[in-house]
Amino acid sequence: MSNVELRAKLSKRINERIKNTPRIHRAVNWNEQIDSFTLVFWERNLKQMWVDTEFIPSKDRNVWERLDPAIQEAYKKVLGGLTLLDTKQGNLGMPAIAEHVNVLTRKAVLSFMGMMENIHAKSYSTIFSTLLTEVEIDEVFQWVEENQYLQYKAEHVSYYYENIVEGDYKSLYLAMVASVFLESFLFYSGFFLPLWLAGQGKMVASGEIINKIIQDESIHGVYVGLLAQEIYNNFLTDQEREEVDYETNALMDELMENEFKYTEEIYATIGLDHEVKNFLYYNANKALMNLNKEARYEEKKINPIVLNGLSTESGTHDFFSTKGKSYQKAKHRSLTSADFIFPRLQEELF
Ligand code: MN3
Ligand code: MN3
Repeated sequence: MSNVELRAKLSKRINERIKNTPRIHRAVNWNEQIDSFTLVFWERNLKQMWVDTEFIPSKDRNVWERLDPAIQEAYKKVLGGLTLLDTKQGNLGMPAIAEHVNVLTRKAVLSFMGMMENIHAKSYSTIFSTLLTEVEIDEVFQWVEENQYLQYKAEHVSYYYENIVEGDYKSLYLAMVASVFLESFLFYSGFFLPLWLAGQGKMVASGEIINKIIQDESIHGVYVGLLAQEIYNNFLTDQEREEVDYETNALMDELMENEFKYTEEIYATIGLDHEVKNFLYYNANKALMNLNKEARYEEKKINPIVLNGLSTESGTHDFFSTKGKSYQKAKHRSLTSADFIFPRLQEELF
């Protein structure tokens, strides 16, 4: 078939589609208020926006060279693991959810978040390139591909992202659950070590990057959690709610078991595995809270150095208790800190 014929055939097909299945293509209208929070998250994202090249991890080089080799090894691995999760979230998770969310302003917020995931993923490479040789960097990425626990979590989360069925709220809800678990729980076995080191004045420049990432992940988990709650409350039947609740808990249990094994592999040699496990419980409960679910795990004492790193340097971790100053403006009315108390926001939503 010639180019002319091919083109004629295509034109005919498009015109037939216009005639047979007419549809309206809509432009995003930010002046139409859909909910009380999407614009706030957009602005919050913009305010927090950063790029890896603003930071100078080469300042850590001297400290790096004096670190215990076992800690160096663990540090490389946790950053490799974090790179995998951010790659997944940026290239698959956020785009898949954005594609299936209907509201255009929400798609925009999710796309922005997806872009930040790619900045996160790149920032680990920025740290690697200042600390490691090319051969060492290749070894880290090879390790990521071969580590069964990392592959397990990537596969589990990907399953939900890749199986969203158009028009099926249950599958979209579960993809959002997987996303919140990734954002608010799965990252934290990796974040523990950089927080622990930076809290002791080590690897501080790289720690600043990690803190920026933690701030972003915090609002991502809350935002996708709110979208998930909206589906749960408005679009699922009682039967479907029961099914997704069961699946949510089962997925959390499976991921927790896997995180424990991952944690033992990375942290046992440096004696931090038990403390990381306590941290996992704490963050798993936060992830469930973002979905408006009950805490599932009994929390034990978190290493104070790590907890301090979370609360002072990345103050948004506990999003709902953050007061005032960062959230100033909504399009149609002023927001107050009371808007960011969880039950209030929910009432407005539904
Ligand atoms: Mn990220
Ligand atoms: Mn994220």
